[in-house]
Amino acid sequence: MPVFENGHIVLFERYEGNPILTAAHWPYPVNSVFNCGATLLADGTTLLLCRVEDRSGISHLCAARSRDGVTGWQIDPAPTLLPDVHRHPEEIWGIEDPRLTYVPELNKYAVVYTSYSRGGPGVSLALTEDFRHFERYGVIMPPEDKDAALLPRRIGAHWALIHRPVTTWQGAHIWISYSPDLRHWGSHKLILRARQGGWWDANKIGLSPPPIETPQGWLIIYHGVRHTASGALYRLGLALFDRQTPERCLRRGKTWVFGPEAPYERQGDVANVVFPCGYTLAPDGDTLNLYYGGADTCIALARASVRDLLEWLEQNGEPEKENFLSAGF
Ligand code: BMA
Repeated sequence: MPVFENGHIVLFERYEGNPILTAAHWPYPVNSVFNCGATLLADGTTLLLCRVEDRSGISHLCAARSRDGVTGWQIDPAPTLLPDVHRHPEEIWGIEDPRLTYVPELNKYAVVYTSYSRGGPGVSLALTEDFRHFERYGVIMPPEDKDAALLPRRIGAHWALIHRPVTTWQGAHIWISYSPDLRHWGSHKLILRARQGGWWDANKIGLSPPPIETPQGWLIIYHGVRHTASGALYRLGLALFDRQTPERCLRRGKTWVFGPEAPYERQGDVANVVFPCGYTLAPDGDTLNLYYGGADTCIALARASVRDLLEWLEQNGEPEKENFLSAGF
């Protein structure tokens, strides 16, 4: 059952031993470890694919594995996936913020990450079976685009990717695109808009971890950014999308459900940021382990009940007023 604190419902509970991973845990010199993708391997091991920034300022990805998803992390002794600038010049300024999706049809994990190119951040894809060997597909969405994840199965005949292109138009919004082969993408549609003015998610929004499939639909945890006089505030909100037609938003929460409060979220290289890129589901099928970057410096864990999140959306969410299906964008 959800807990009440200071007059609001607490849907996510921070792990008392946070942060769970910091630069101090790393087997080689780094500046910071944050924004990690997450998945459960076949044997139940939790794998986090962490964004690691070295002291050049460039990021790479490194895997950390744990039996219980909380303690005893075995960190790869060297970077797991480095920018490959020779074959992929779009990775010149690093690779960041991976989202992991296990794809049963391929029996592989899709790693969708930000490639930081001279033209700005774009979306890149790699497939892997073991997080040791990677098959790179290169850029699948050109700059400026990021915060992308693949749905685990085809919708009809097509793969679906949720992502966040940026235009000079007001706000940065969430889109969906489809592909027959993971290489060629089209049928682009805007599915969730940044709100305007004083809203907590007025200035930018983006998908946080990959969508969570539930009988009620695809549950999405997204980050909303508000620019303030003392910098940006990154908080999390909830939305639910139709299971068969994931471009259809069924409900969207009005308020944020998780935001920077703890010292490791308030202070760091970038203050006031909670930034999850991954989750795992506990064997009970309900407990969500959300892994998130704190202040672009460390990795922390918060837990929630999927049932509670859906119930909260049912009570506090609203259907989106504009019909993006017919309006296009
Ligand atoms: C976003 C991304 C994240 C980062 C966040 C806060 O645009 O670059 O990697 O955590 O900003 O700095």
